[in-house]
Amino acid sequence: MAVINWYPGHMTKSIRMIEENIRLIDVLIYVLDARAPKSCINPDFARYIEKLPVVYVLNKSDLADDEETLKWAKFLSGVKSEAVVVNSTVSKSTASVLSIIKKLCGEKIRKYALKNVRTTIKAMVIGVPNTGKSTLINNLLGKAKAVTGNKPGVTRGKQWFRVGEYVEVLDTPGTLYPKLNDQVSARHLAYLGSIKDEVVDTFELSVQLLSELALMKPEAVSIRYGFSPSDSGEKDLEQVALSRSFLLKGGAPDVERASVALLDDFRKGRLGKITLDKADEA
Ligand SMILES: Nc1nc2c(ncn2[C@@H]2O[C@H](COP(=O)(O)OP(=O)(O)OP(=O)(O)O)[C@@H](O)[C@H]2O)c(=O)[nH]1
Ligand SMILES: [Mg+2]
Repeated sequence: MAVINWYPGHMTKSIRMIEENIRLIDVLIYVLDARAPKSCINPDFARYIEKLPVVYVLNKSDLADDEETLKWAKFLSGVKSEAVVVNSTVSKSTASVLSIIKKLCGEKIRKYALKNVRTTIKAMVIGVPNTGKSTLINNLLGKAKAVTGNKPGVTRGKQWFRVGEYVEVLDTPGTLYPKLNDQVSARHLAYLGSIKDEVVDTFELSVQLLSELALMKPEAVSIRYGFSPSDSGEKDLEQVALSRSFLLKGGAPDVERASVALLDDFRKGRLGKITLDKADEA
């Protein structure tokens, strides 16, 4: 399959903005898509993780396998980090993020409290595109102030929000990294909609997704489309087209249309709760 890569100019700019603001930051809110946490980890952010406490948000947990999500939460929690399982589309479901921030930044809060000075904890939300960073901020705010959207690259520029008594949060645009060396992760990001559909071959991507589902969770395919997946993703995509009655003029299966429908089904959870990256393999 063709190499997947997406690093437009606005991401270079966003990384520069993150770099310029990082010295102000007390804690990172690292938003990962619970369906593929490993693929959402940007190696370029390793240098920030080393220095700052991190709240890992396993977001979109409503679309991921619950057992796997718990394993990931355990894996990502450590001395300076803690993971929370969240569905940002359900109101008030992100309160745990604030309590963990308070815990991780407890020392600073206590230090200022001793001097009777009210401090502000500054948090920065980071993550690959479309993981729900702005939706999470709106959830923390209790109102829709940050712009969100069902495609990657919605947030541009920087925006600070005051959430709670003494926490300020900086929303940042989703960023990838110049070279997606791990093409398995690149594919997973593309399935999730973190890579712009226009820069990937949707047909090839769907064939790959069907091949992965055949190994990982064949029942997801059989329940939705009524056939058992084979060892050929291409043949399976034809089956998807037939099951949806997507036919070309001569009666041949319209695989292009089927590939768009398949990706949409996966992204919206119509194939069930599926986790692509396994915690045991991390
Ligand atoms: N099912 C589900 N959908 C979510 C969740 N959080 C966000 N979304 C949806 O995911 C899409 C992307 O959300 P955004 O908040 O715009 O994502 P973002 O990370 O800010 O995206 P960029 O600014 O493009 O990097 C929107 O359609 C949201 O409604 C969640 O927990 N569950
Ligand atoms: Mg955003």
